[in-house]
Amino acid sequence: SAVPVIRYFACRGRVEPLRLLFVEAGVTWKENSLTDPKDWAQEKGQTPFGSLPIVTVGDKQYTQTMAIIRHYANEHNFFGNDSEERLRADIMVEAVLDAQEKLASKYYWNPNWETDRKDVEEKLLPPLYENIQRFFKKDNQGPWVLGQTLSVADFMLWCFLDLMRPFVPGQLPKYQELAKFHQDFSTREKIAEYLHSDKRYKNHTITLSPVGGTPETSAQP
Ligand SMILES: N[C@@H](CCC(=O)N[C@@H](CS)C(=O)NCC(=O)O)C(=O)O
Repeated sequence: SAVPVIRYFACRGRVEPLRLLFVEAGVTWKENSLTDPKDWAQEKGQTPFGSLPIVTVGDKQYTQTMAIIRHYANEHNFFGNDSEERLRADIMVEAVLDAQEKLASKYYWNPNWETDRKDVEEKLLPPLYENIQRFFKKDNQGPWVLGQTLSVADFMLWCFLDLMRPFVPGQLPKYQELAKFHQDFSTREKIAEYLHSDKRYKNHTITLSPVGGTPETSAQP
C-alpha cells in the first residue's frame, strides 16, 4: 500500500506523536516539509482548513492532527483492548492537549519567556504535572498509560513531557512516575533508534521562535 507523506513545517511540532506511532508500528513514511514561509503563504488557501499537517496516502488526503493520529491509532491497535481502555487513553490524550494549550503561549514565540519562566515553573506547570501523574498512577502498575498496552496516550504524553524538558529543566525528575515513564518510553528499541537518528527534527517549532533553537534543542535525548 501507498506510503504516507507528511506535509508539515520542518519541525517536530504537533506531528511528532504521529511519527513516534509510525516508528512503533513499523510504518515507513516520507516527509515533505515546508521550510520557506513564502511557500506557505501560497499554499495555505488551497488546504482544507488553512493549516498543516496534511497526510497524503495515495489519492487520499487527511487533515486535522488528532483525527489523523486517532485514525492511525485505530489502524495499528494503539487504542487499548476495549472501550473502557479506549476511554482511559482518550482521557489522557485530552489532559495532555489541555496542558499544552495552557502552556504553549508561554514558551512558543514569547519574547518575555525569561520573565515568564518562573511563573511557568512555580505556578502553571506543577498542578498540570501533578494531575497528569495522579491519573497515570490510578489503578495502574505501568509502565504505560494502559498498563502493559502501549497506546496513543503514551505517544501524546511522552511528546508533551519531552517538549517541556528543555524549557523547564529540572522539573520532570520531581515527578517520579512521569520521569520513569519518559525514560522507559525513550529506551524502547525502535523509539531509541529513531530518537538518535537524523530523521528526527531537532527543533520543536520553525525558527520564528524568539527562544531560537537554544532552549528547545538543549536537551536532546
Ligand atoms: N486543528 C489543526 C490545527 C493545525 C494548525 O494550527 N497548524 C499550524 C502549525 S502547528 C499551522 O498550520 N499554522 C500556519 C497557519 O495557520 O497559517 C490540527 O490540529 O491539525
